[in-house]
Amino acid sequence: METQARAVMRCDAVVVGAGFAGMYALHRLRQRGLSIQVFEAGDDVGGTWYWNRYPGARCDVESVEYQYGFSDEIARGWTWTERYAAQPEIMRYADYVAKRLDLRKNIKFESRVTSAIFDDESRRWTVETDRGDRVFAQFCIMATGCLSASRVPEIAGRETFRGPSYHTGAWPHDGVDFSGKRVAVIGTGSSGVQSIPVIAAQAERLFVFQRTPNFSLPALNAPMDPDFVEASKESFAADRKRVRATNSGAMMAANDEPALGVTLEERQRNFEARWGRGGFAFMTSYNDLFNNIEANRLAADFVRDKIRKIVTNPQIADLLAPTNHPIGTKRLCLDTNYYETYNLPHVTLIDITQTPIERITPGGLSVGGREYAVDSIVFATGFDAMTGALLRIDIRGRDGLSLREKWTGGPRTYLGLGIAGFPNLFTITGPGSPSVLVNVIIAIEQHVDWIADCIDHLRANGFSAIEAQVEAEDRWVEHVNQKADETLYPLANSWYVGANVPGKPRVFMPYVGGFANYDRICAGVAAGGYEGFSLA
Ligand code: NA7
Repeated sequence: METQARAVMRCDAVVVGAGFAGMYALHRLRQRGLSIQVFEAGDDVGGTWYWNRYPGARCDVESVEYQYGFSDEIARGWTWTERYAAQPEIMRYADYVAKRLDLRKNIKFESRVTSAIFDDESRRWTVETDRGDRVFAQFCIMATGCLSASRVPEIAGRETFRGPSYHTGAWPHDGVDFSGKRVAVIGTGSSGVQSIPVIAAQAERLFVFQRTPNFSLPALNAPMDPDFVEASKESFAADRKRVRATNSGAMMAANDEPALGVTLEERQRNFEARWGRGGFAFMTSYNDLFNNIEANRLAADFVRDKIRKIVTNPQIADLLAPTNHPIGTKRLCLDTNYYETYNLPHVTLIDITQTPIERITPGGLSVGGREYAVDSIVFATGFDAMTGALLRIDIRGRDGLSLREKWTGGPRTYLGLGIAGFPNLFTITGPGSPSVLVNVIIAIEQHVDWIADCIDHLRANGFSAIEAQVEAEDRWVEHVNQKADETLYPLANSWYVGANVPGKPRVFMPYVGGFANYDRICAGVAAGGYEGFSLA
């Protein structure tokens, strides 16, 4: 990329990223009178939705919930068309919000932040981009997203492939036509599960390379009934208030009884009813599915039975039915016709659990001594989640301490908001916060509001810097681990623990203790004069 003339700026805060977190941070802080500069690598707002344009990309939180809640006016001014919004509709929503709030004037696009360096003397951050920008700011706010550092695995021979290859998280903006093509999809997480049925509908031949089968539930996506949409606008403010007081951060009421406390028939009826509703409702059938292995097995058996009923070839059904992790401990997928796709004669599932892809050749992929000839390869291989986007930036705090060095053994934060050694640097939905385990927009709003109040407090009381204390950070890291250990989550090799990235330290990154509990803790910290932080 050509480097433009170096522009030097001063502002109160730099926000890195213009996804939903960066957009709201810009709005909220600007409203509080701060001068803000946002940098965004893409050429528009939308963050992860800007990049993830793969066929079938769709939100797995219901659209009436997956929207900002800070302004009833904004919510009322937007009308969702489907139960689960597809990527283009979410981009239109992001554009609508950006226009309503006139956000773009403070965002510099196509500018990737390369470094953020703290100066001990001036107590300011110097933030630089690959376009030659250089900004001095009191605060540095990392709105870099949890799933924004896409990852193509090191597979021998990758560069020798003759045809085009794509990563789902960096999809071409003008789309890809797979008509008449032989296509390989590597990966069966959410992106694979969503894109495989759509690619299969186009391609002449589709080979799916599966390392780990994932549990997927039917989305039962459908156009929204206009009366329902209007009614949901009426109740939106009250609904959002109620949801923010729950630990799940979701509207769907959880059934507060244990799976093992009811009869087999009753359980089957309840599972069936929730499966039939579509979406994640199934996982709130009982209150012990995430912490009792036996209860979890009952739910997993139900889903495995469903897979075996849908997929006509029993050997393929067996390969698709996950047995190596409790249901829900790897991010669950929501699908439209995923399992049905394997009944199509031109779709082949290749199990690479025992025999990984040996190499990519000019004409395809070779596995177990067999060559699969393909014209295109789709890497649905996920992200360096939660820490990747932060660590790709050279971030240096007090005394030159680099974040990469500090996090060699895994991420350490206080509340997922602040990091000891990095004054005035805030992470939005950072490791150690509920982030990806709840509706991320609710998590974003809670974080940004907390940060805005914190900055107000600093200014009102004549402080110039805030920094997490090491002891508070240690206690928080221990608490996050302890909460995770009370659940079944650590039993899975998921991206929640970094297991998908070779060499990444195994640490359970999101906070599993519940949104409302977390919100209360953060509010308590603020009310106590920012306990656990040092104010200078
Ligand atoms: P995920 O959920 O991380 O899925 C990535 C998939 O790619 C998963 O099946 C991986 O298998 C597979 N993978 C990764 N590396 C390889 C290699 N080297 N060989 C074969 N297969 C591989 O990413 P997604 O993009 O699908 O979804 C990310 C989130 O976005 C999702 O959770 C939602 O929150 C939205 P593995 O399971 O690691 O064995």
